[in-house]
Amino acid sequence: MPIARAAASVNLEAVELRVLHLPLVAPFTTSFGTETVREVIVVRVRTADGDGWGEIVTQHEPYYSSEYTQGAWDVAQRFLVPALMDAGTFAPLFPEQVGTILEPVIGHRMVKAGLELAVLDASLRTQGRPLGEYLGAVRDRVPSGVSVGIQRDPAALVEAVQGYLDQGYVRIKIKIKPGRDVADTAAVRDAFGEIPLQVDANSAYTLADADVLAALDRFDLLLIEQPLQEDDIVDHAALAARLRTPVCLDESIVSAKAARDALALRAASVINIKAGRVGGYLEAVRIHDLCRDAGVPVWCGGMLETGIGRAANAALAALPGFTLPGDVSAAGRFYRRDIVTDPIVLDDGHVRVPTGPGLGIEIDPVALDDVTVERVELRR
Ligand code: SMG
Ligand code: MG
Repeated sequence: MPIARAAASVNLEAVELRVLHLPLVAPFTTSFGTETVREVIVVRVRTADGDGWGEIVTQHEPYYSSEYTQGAWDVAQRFLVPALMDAGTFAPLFPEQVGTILEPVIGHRMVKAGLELAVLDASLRTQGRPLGEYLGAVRDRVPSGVSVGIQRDPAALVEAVQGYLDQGYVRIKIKIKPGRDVADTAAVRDAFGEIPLQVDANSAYTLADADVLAALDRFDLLLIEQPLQEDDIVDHAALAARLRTPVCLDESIVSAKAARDALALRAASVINIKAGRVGGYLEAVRIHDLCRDAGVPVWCGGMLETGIGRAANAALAALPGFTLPGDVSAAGRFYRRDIVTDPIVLDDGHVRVPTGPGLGIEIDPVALDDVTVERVELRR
């Protein structure tokens, strides 16, 4: 269903950007490295009618994506925020226009997504309208999966997974890389039987590794996520034809166009939707819509979001085409202390879709200040 225009335009007065450093409860290891502190940018738009919040989900290094914090910090201040300010000077600014206004800047989708979300939040708050309702949510809670990083050895992985199952997570995703794939997956299968299980390679393989990846077929995984590189669409199609395990794309799907192409080429039969990676929640809904029309299941990915992005992800994951559990876990999976007053918790394996206006969250100003390492305010 197409999104109806949000009735409320906003009158942009200023944009505040902050770099945050949030310590993780435990190191998070993927095929491209280990994170112990999450570096992220938070956006606050100040409007005549109140504030709106967004999150720019870059990491401190460009290993998941070409985007990274200091690049985002620069492009936001020099190009993207000024473009929004200019547009808002001559006419009222509608959230649905943000994508078009920012389009002349190539790429930098995570920054665009964070800015659009902040404008959307400000707009919806003035209308008293929840983001979920606006996006087309059909559920009031969503099943919660958890992404488990690579551990010291398979035994440690089994122990970590046990802890998450005890908490009630309904689906386990484990990170894999060459040399830490078949044995790790086998250990989890052997220990826990037929739990919903999937793996994520974060582009660590090439088509030459097809035999190893085919060895995962015997584990009846829900899917294998992003085995090959971001631009390996044709190779993903060749791999998908060889595997019984469904191939899911994450990094490769940077837009609705990319999703359409990947599906046309049969490079994926499942898509991970992350609003940051695709340039915003509105583009995320467009990908949801096209996958739904094509009968392709989607699920909501995660970027270790703070309470801001986590609330938005819960809203997105409540759309009808999100038929697989997402990486929308409780805030406590990553953070001892979130920057919102009411962090998302796990309840019977689910997280609740916020019902308050906009994102439905309130920022904890003390917690936010405590983790802020850089701050700038841009005024018209
Ligand atoms: O937010 O639960 C989360 C993290 C989920 O594994 C996750 N994200 O490739 O899907 C992915 C990764 C990207 C971030 S890796 C640092
Ligand atoms: Mg992934």
